[in-house]
Amino acid sequence: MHGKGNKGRFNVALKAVLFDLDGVIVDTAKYHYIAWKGLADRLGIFFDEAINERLKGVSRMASLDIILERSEKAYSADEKEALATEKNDAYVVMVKKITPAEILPGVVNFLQELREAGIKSSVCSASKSAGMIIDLLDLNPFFDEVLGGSDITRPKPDPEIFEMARDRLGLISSECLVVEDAFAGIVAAKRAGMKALGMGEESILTNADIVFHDMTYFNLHDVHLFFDQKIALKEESTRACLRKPKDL
Ligand code: B16
Ligand code: MG
Repeated sequence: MHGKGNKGRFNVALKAVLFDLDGVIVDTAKYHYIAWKGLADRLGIFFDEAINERLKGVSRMASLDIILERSEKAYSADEKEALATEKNDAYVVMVKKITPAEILPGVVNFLQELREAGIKSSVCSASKSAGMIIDLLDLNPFFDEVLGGSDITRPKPDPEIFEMARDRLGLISSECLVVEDAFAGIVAAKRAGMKALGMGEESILTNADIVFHDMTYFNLHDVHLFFDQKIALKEESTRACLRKPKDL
């Protein structure tokens, strides 16, 4: 068994799921990449998909700082602000065309299950465009709260956004489950005292309590098993089992 034991802990019911946006509900990373690549090319700075991986879940200005690591020129705060605006303008042109067809597999089914079970849900994204994207995806009816980069002062890995969602929902941390695709997001969830379910690669999300590749076979029954610690966390056979479709 490789689980994190629950000795000395009593089980609290799952009352809310706090969702990251990019990489969990929709893949906006591809649009971020195109927009950052355009800016980097214009500035003559090397930028590729591997560097782009480091930008996932990271705030806009922190992303710019990562790109400028390879710049020979130093930029003032005002210049950096203008560069971030230039990138965002290009990003917003693309993201305004997003449709519900781009919602990642399994997301709507899971959100419906949460609604039917009376479990609350919130978006907790670093993106200042989170509200617009949720509107364009027609997902507003599924969320009690939609929090984005404009709502907070301290980006992930600071726990502020998850704590804000928890407080607005009137809950305590142990009643909340975070679903995140970024290492920094899992750190934030843990600092908020919440269980964290990783979406992506286990080799990257080493700090998550459990990792799913995607939400294709995701369902509330399995999430309850995990949340209530009725299955061992981080046990290969159990995860493999959870990934199989129910009807196989
Ligand atoms: P914006 P998430 C994050 O979204 C993206 O993963 C990250 O690449 C981006 O820099 C950040 O939002 C800020 O986005 O420039 O639109 O404010 O994963 O936290 O939903
Ligand atoms: Mg993300």
